[in-house]
Amino acid sequence: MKIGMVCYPTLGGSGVVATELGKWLAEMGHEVHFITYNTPVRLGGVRPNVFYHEVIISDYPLFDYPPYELVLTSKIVEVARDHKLDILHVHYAIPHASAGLMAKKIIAEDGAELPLITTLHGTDITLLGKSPAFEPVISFCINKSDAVTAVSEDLKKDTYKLFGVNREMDVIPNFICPSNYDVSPNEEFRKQIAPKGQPIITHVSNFRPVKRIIDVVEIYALVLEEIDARLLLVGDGPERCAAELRCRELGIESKVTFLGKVTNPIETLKVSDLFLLPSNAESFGLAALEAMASGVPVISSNAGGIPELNKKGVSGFLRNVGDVQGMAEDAIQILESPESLNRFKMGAKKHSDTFRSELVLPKYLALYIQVLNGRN
Ligand code: GMT
Repeated sequence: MKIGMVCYPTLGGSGVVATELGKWLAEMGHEVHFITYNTPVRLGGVRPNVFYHEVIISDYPLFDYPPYELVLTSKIVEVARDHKLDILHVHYAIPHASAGLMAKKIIAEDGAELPLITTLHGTDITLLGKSPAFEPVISFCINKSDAVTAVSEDLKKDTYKLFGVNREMDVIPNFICPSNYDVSPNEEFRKQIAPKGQPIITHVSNFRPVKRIIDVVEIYALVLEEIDARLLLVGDGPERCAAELRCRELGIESKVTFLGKVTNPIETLKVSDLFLLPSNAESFGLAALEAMASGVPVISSNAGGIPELNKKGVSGFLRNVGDVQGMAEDAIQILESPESLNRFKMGAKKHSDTFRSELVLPKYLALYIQVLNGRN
């Protein structure tokens, strides 16, 4: 099968999911064409059956806003025609679903078919998509795609609630590729973060308000009153300065490392003992699944799709959004003895097995085949 894969090439979970899915399909012998504006960060080196087509937007003085969606649409059409794509799979509705739909219509003029699969990832529905600026287009694209998937039951439910959608949707959860976790922890790095072997509490995100970074800092400060732990913050974004300021106000800045963006967060998770994800909203929480697969228990909110992933008392604990005190108590309970920490580490690792790529990814392939066989 020849598959066009449209995604954001950045560190965000939707790009990671698209990239790992594309790599797996290529290993299965399918030809995968990534279409986006930069090489997807998780693509790694050259591999058989994988191709990348860059969407290049030229600067033109008339444009205050470069028309990325149009250029992307033309690139999809070009790749579909040149490589005879069988199917197009777009990740993140805005603007990929509408670009995909327009490309499909253009290809139809050639007398060819380009079935369109749209995967919804979260903020394309729960934050941006529902705003009047996007809603009519997103509703239309969801209704007109040949198949639509959501990464959690909760996201599917929200999509029905927020949009005028009455079509069938499949839930295919996010996944982990076990081989990505076959790496030994970097002991030198661990020592740099926690010189006396203190437990390391980690958070990985794009530091947007939805992630509640200040809660992360405050949970850690409460834990620190009981346990000499260290905080490792991975990523960057709009809330970073506020988080740095809060650390200084609390006088804990020497115990907190702001690492910035890294291309492979698994290396940071491998040296971690506990992961914090107190988000306001999270359709799935791929970062938490990556933590679990690294053997790191998760303290999270119970927002969105997180309860479909984090199992209370097994892989970690969940509390209401904003319950900083409760999350700190749960963190202390996990970290307070080596026995408890080991039990949760094993529980997290074992539970992450439910989301192994070999169990999840065939569902995408089965969906492609159904669509090609004429399912609407
Ligand atoms: O948070 C974002 O807007 C980024 C977005 C992305 O593209 O990575 O994250 C969403 O998709 C991830 C992959 O499916 C999910 O694991 C995240 O939970 C989801 N983020 C939110 O719902 C806030």
